[in-house]
Amino acid sequence: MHILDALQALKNDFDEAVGVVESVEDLEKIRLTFLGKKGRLTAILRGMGQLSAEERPRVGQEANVIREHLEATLSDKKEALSRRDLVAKLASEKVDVTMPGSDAPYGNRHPLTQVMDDICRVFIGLGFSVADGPEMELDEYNFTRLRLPKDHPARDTQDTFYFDQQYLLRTHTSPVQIRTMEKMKPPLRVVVPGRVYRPDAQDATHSPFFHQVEGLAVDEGITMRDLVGCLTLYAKAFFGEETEIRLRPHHFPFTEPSCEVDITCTNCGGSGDFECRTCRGEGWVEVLGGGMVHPEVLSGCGIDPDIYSGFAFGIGVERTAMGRYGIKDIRHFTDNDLRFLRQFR
Ligand code: 2U9
Repeated sequence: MHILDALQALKNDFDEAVGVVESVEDLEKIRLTFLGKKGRLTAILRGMGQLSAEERPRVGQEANVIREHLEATLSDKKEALSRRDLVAKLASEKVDVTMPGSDAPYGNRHPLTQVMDDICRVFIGLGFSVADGPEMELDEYNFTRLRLPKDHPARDTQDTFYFDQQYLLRTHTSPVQIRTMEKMKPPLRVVVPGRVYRPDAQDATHSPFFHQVEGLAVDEGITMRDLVGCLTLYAKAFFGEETEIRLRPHHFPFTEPSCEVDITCTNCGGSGDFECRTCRGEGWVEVLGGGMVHPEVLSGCGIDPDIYSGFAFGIGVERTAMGRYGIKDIRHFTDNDLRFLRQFR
């Protein structure tokens, strides 16, 4: 076959192949087949040597025209295929931003967390800070510094979890106030929410661990009047504006005088209705304890009781939550039953 016929046949074959190519990868194979170093055009042009001197320039020119046609066609086709691929890719990755999001189900704080937060919030509003401390505590801070001597019944193993002679699981959050008074000088006001541990068999109203919020205010000239004022504000904020409090004399080693504090019954409003299942006709419900910090507790922390005085109180969180929500069994708080927990959204 004459070289010109071979070139024409190559061009026809090329145009036919490019006319049906479907991908950039297949187009590259066509390029290699026709224009590669081992391609058909190279093979044909090897025959240029056999041509006569007057034929060679014309055939060479024709060969260049065909080479330019192949290169231009390949370039246009590659551009078209690449654009088609891009359009397809963008279409496949299109996100309809107007579609509603997939709803992540909302959780909610545990009811005890909500009650602890609500209690703390009242005192934070009165200028108290929140303090934290270790649950694994020294008996020095949990007992001795609170005037609970070595032979005090609260230290018995049936009332305390011990790790060893020195370390235990704190039975109240009071050690944190001791640690606070060691670090800060008066005036100070702290509330201490947290978990405490006592080896009580678990039943509807007892648990080997529970939660407290204790409070402490130390300054010059603090009196029981300040304690009554703060606790009245707390009771009204937490249980309702019409709530009143009353103090009954009590004894705690770490406070003198000490008191237990009742509020007017949230169910019967203190009417003393004998049918009332919350206060059994008493009209009052005990909610917390408190008193003036014992001077020896202050001096044990390097605070001069002749200059400073302070009040302290302790609130049981489970007891408060059970009263607020009418929960009869403390074990609901730890059963992890979503049917119970979801009621507190
Ligand atoms: C320091 C000094 C005094 C904390 C106090 C109570 C009274 C009290 C109970 C309430 C319910 C424990 O959770 S409960 O069972 N607590 O009645 N707590 S005074 O007095 C302190 C604390 C720290 C340095």
